[in-house]
Amino acid sequence: MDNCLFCKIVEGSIPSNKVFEDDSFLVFHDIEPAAPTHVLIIPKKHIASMNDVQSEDFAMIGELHRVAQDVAIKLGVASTGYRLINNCGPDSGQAVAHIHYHLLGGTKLGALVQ
Ligand code: D5M
Repeated sequence: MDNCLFCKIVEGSIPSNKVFEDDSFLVFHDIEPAAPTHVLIIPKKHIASMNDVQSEDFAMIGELHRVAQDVAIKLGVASTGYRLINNCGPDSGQAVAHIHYHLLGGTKLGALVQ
């Protein structure tokens, strides 16, 4: 998708600090970490937000949770705990219109809503 920041990261025209990649997903460190461990898990397919997930995408979105499990183990936060967050739309603060899940951990995380 033209002018999508995360599509450009998928293509490699914008660099990222990758943690995991396969045919369907890319995981990379968030440029503005909000916790000692903060990575973004994205499908390579351009989907603007949770609102735009179609029936044919739900199996892939389910698979994304397996990627999150594996990455949590790889980054050493599976046993201590972590949070998986999807922001959707203006009230959530979604800044990048390519669906992504924040995986946060490495510290005791605060209240979800402030
Ligand atoms: O989260 C969007 C997130 O994307 C936010 O935490 C910063 C991160 N971000 C923005 N640009 C980059 C690059 N170039 N690399 C890595 N991370 C990036 P949202 O849920 O949309 O508010």
